[in-house]
Amino acid sequence: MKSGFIALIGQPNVGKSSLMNRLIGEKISIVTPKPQTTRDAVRGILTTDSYQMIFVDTPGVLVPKTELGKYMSREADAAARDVDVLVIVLDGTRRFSQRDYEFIEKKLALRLPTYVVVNKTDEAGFEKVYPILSKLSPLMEESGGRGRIKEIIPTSCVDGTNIDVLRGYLESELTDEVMYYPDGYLTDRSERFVVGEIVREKALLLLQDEVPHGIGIVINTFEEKKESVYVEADIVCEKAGHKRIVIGDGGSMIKRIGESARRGMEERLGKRVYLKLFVKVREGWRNKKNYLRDLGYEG
Ligand SMILES: Nc1nc2c(ncn2[C@@H]2O[C@H](COP(=O)(O)OP(=O)(O)OP(=O)(O)O)[C@@H](O)[C@H]2O)c(=O)[nH]1
Ligand SMILES: [Mg+2]
Repeated sequence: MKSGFIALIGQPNVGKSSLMNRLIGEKISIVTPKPQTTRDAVRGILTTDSYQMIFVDTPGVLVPKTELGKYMSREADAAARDVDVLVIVLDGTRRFSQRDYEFIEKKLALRLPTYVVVNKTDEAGFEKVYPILSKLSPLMEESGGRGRIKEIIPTSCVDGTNIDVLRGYLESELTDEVMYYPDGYLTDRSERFVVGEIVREKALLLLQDEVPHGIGIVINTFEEKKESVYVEADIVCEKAGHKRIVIGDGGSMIKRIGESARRGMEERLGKRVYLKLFVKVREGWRNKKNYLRDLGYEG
């Protein structure tokens, strides 16, 4: 039995969370078309007869503009430090930038086994992926004391291209001989955290512009019974105007978020869910330490 920790890192929206879900074959992390969906490092665990892979999904890296952004950036950095393998994810539909190059160089200096994934090949096609591969090729060689990329793998989380190939490479990097988690564990995160993420995912999907980015979730009640779960949650927004939008005309928006989140929770927990949502305002919470702590963004 071999095991190891594998961090998935890269820019926002490239498909890190989608990739983790696809590698494990279960929906662990939330995924939306909006950048900066993931805010915390989340472990996803894949256990088979011969190995245990512990993936660490991380927030997309950006220059932080708020205290929340700083927290996300620390989460991403810390996650990439304490692992055995790095998977740097790029978006194949986007042009490869100097910033991408520098980011990879910096990570190669850590001298961990490092793989680069060029994701979204289904949408990008060969003509967009090929120039990225050629720009990456100098990084396949060691230079200036830094390590080198071990392999570059074009993938698609939509049609599954090369997911098995990537998993195979990662298996070859596992060296620990411990089971870190018992069989059947899919994540290190509590069900409370998971249901909060599901509410946030639906809010991100249904709300527009800057409103969804200013949303945080507090789970006030999580009561599990034999066949059902009762959840009470606050949707916290950062302005009174946002609260009106989250509630919607005659409560139409909050109702949609609630129904969609309840279905998502039932799927995930395999139980009937009763969900009650409240909307609160915490003025400018993304820049206030005490509010951030209340919302679980601490450390
Ligand atoms: N066409 C296509 N879309 C993809 C693929 N992988 C992910 N996506 C889409 O890209 C968007 C972002 O995916 P995420 O998995 O949330 O990306 P992320 O890197 O975790 O983003 P952050 O958490 O914001 O850093 C979503 O709309 C996904 O459905 C892919 O292989 N092909
Ligand atoms: Mg993500």
